Amino acid sequence: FLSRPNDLGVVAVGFSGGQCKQGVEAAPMALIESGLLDQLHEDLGYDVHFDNAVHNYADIIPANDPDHRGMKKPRAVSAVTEKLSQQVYDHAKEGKMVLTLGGDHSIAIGTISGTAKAIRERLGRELAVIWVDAHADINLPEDSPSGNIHGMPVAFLTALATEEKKDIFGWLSKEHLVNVNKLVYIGLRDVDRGEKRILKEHGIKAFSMHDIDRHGIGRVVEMALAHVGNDTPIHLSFDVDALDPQWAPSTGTPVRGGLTLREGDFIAECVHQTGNLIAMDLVEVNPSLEAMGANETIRTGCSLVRSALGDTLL
Ligand code: 5AB
Ligand code: MN
Ligand code: MN
Ligand code: MN
Repeated sequence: FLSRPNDLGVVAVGFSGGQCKQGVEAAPMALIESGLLDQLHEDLGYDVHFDNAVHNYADIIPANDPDHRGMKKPRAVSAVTEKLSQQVYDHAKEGKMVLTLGGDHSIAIGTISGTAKAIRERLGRELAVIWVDAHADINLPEDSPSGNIHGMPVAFLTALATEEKKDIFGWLSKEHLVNVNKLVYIGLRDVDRGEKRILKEHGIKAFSMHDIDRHGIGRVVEMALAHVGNDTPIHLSFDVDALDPQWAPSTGTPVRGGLTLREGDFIAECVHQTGNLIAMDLVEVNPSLEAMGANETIRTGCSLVRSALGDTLL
């Protein structure tokens, strides 16, 4: 699906407004300073197209942003994701692979809407999304226990949540959206009551940690990819909190009982091996949230990205 498979567009998103903890905006710089983009170029052979900027979108974030339908900072998240959608679209429409470094997971409203639109225009195809996360991030605004939009991106991307107001995600249109039957989760273990109802009602494919314990990661990834189908472009949205806090302690909403580093890398490697990956997000790394330093989590993030982009295969 990539007309320029060696070209990698990178977008660094220093945005934390989809949740309440400072620090996640520093992740892109921390990942890049640890050498991630150099490795992608030198070890994996990508031509890296990067504007050498960590975007904070300060110029488009409105000063006045009261809660709406319980959502916190709705206009800020909407403005940032609308702009990001265009940035990702610009890379993807040229047939490049796109890597987005977040930022909190609200930014997936921008990245996935951008690739979904580009893939429709370039190939006339629907996008599949593999969402690797401890959480389902599919809360409707009214059902969210926190009001944090990083727990809602999938609801907006599938139009389960909609909003008329142009400046609060009303810019999302049909070409940006993803079909619920093209969505698959891996790693879930902290799903809110309203989210469980939505997953059940819409028959959304989800592999929890329980499923991984039961079948093993190999079989689970096989089933997830079978659901996607072997001829469908894939956007991999990877929340680092899918991993156990042992491997990714520096994240805003850690949940014990998660994936090992190898299980996370294995998922990414298998997605790479399909040859159908067109974009990846790495989100929710928060370098300021670990007294012992965030090195472990940054190393983990780098490893996941390298695996998805083709490292470690003999
Ligand atoms: B993350 C929670 N479901 O909605 C909510 O880290 C947590 O992007 C959301 O997966 C976690 O606030 C969002 C309780
Ligand atoms: Mn999460
Ligand atoms: Mn998430
Ligand atoms: Mn989180």
